[in-house]
Amino acid sequence: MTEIPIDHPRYESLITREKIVEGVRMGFTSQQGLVAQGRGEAFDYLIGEKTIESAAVAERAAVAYILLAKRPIISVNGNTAALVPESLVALADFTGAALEVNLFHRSDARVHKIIELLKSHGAVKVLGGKGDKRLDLSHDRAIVDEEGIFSADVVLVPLEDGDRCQKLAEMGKTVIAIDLNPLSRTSLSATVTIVDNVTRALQNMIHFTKEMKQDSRQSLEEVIEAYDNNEVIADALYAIQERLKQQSEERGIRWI
Ligand code: PTJ
Repeated sequence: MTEIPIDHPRYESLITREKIVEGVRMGFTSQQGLVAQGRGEAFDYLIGEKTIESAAVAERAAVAYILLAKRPIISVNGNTAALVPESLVALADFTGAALEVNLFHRSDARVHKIIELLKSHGAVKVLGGKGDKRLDLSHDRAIVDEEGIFSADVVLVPLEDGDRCQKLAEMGKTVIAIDLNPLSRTSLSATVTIVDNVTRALQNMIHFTKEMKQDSRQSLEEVIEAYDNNEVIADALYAIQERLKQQSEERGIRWI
């Protein structure tokens, strides 16, 4: 890994980049994952590289859905395995959700490497190795475990591609997406859209889980009832607009 000085103004972002590169080197992350990360970085810059208020609202609603679920699942791909393995395991542990490896650029070798990685971070059981069911999709993200994503009622999909997200929603599942692009097909078809970097989103969700875990069923249901996903997406777009405006004006560029 390249040594990144801690006082570098873009330290967090550069470390994240190094982790993805390391993920490719170790065989967890696909090469295409590098491109996806670059796209994410651009959107992260536009929202100010921080959790915007509406993302925190979505993160709380996501936790309420997961805590109320009968069979919640956290779907893990090559990018999240490289970036946040500890947080994935911790969130599963605190909420009682299961972990399932599900890949777009699927190979058995990558699935098993990621399962082993999560186990090395403390996961007891990780699904995804059986692949004994198919969703109605023409690519390999269709391959799921029957006891996992196939029969889940709530699925957390960080960095998803849009058609599986739509398919899961069509199957009547609650889909929680983490995607920095507020206008991606994933973002627009999820039940809860978290426009935040997965590195911050999972940390926040762990924090909210600790806060909300003892709450009554009724109070969790109230969080969900009060939640409006369209408002959250609109707020993310507004935050991007305001950030562009502020950055332009600070540099003496007139905002039209
Ligand atoms: O490991 P695999 O084989 O399952 O492949 C995983 C990737 C991510 C390569 C695959 O799902 C893919 O190609 O995804 P897309 O279609 O590029 O979509 C990724 C979305 O995630 C984009 O909208 C990005 O803006 C967003 N994104 C990228 N990095 C982050 C992110 N969102 C949150 N946090 C990030 N760090």
